[in-house]
Amino acid sequence: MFESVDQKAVIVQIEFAKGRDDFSPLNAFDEFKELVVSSGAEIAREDFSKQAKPTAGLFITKGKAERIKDFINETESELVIFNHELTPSQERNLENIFKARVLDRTGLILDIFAKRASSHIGKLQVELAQLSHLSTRLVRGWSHLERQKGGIGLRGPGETQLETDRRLINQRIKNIKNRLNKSHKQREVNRYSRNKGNQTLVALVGYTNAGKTTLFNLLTESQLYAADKLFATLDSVTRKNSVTGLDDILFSDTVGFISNLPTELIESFKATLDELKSADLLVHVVDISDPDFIYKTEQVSLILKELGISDIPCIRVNNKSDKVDMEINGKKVTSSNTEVWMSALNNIGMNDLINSIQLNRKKSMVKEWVELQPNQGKIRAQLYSLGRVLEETTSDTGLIQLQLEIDEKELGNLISDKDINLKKNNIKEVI
Ligand SMILES: Nc1nc2c(ncn2[C@@H]2O[C@H](COP(=O)(O)OP(=O)(O)OP(=O)(O)O)[C@@H](O)[C@H]2O)c(=O)[nH]1
Ligand SMILES: [Mg+2]
Repeated sequence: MFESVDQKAVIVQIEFAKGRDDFSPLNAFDEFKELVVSSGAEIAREDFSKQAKPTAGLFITKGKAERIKDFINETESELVIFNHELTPSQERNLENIFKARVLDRTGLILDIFAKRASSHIGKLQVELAQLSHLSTRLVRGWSHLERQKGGIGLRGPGETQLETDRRLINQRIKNIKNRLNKSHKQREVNRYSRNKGNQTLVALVGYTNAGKTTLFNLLTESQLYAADKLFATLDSVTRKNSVTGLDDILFSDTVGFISNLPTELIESFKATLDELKSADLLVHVVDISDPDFIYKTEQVSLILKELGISDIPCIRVNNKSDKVDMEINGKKVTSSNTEVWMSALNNIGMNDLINSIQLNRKKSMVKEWVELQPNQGKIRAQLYSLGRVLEETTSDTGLIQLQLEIDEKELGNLISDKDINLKKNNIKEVI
């Protein structure tokens, strides 16, 4: 594996005539700089300029390319990082002019992930994403940069594949996909046992650096790594809560999202993020002190949609409220069922969050009569031990009839997994 090296980099962002709504390019530039620093590169020169539209061959104008080339020579930089997506041919054309490596936004984010991945699955996922990204760029034209291998964007679990040919890379991609599928199946089994154990899964989601891990640590008395840097968390972790008043709840801490998350990453991380699909409730953590919180909140919602989980009930946590004025027009803001103001770092607002989680949980509880065969005594005992049974009778035909107070989802699982039937002509009560 390559060592992490600090490389000098010239960083480039263009503001095009048709700018992005609600996200001032200056803030995007700040986030970009944070990403660069997170990758371990040293910013030797910044180039933030305007341009009418991207050009096909180089993405930037020829004049700009010449200027950047001068910057590279002046600062002896080895790397040019763009806060944009470049096509493989644009990357190659620029590298030919610069005689330095060019990394686009996706390559940069992949590099940070490669650096942070620690679990076996996390490493496989990053390698898969890197390989998918690199395979399109490996056709030709790397010889001029031969001496620089091992730098930012090349290291990590995928780097040794750079010199192999496409056939080998595709084989490796297939191999990783198989291994990920296998571990995915294993996780499905675990999820199944969790369903049977009737535990509610609450997943913390949100933009990177919003405070998800800080909140997770508070809820589960854990000491996971939380830090003021982008993508501090890569691996999903699920643990039982340690807060009184929230019985049988599991919390999941997940990887943070970012705008324009590379598709390769979403694809590769789907297995981990699939965990989110079985969540009963999402807690969307927002850094309310961030000037761009509205844009970032929308980005998270878009990614949730892309992952097909936007219909899961969601509580919004306005975190880091210690850093903002909590008054609007002279009135103090207050928490509601679906929006909670809190400061995870200072343990303020936890009660509001607990109340809100409980209220959102109760929504799915129903009262329902079911019928068990006489030989299903074991399930009957289980339901009693879980405190689900309100009343019991026996039918004329000897079936055990139980009135349950139960989560709708759990009831669905019982019916599909245990061959239990609903009592006929029964009226379901939603409570
Ligand atoms: N002032 C303040 N800082 C907070 C609060 N919650 C978290 N932080 C800080 O915000 C930074 C990011 O926190 P994390 O918990 O690592 O954020 P995250 O959402 O898990 O970030 P990623 O894992 O990178 O996606 C850390 O420096 C925390 O100390 C809060 O309520 N108030
Ligand atoms: Mg985190």
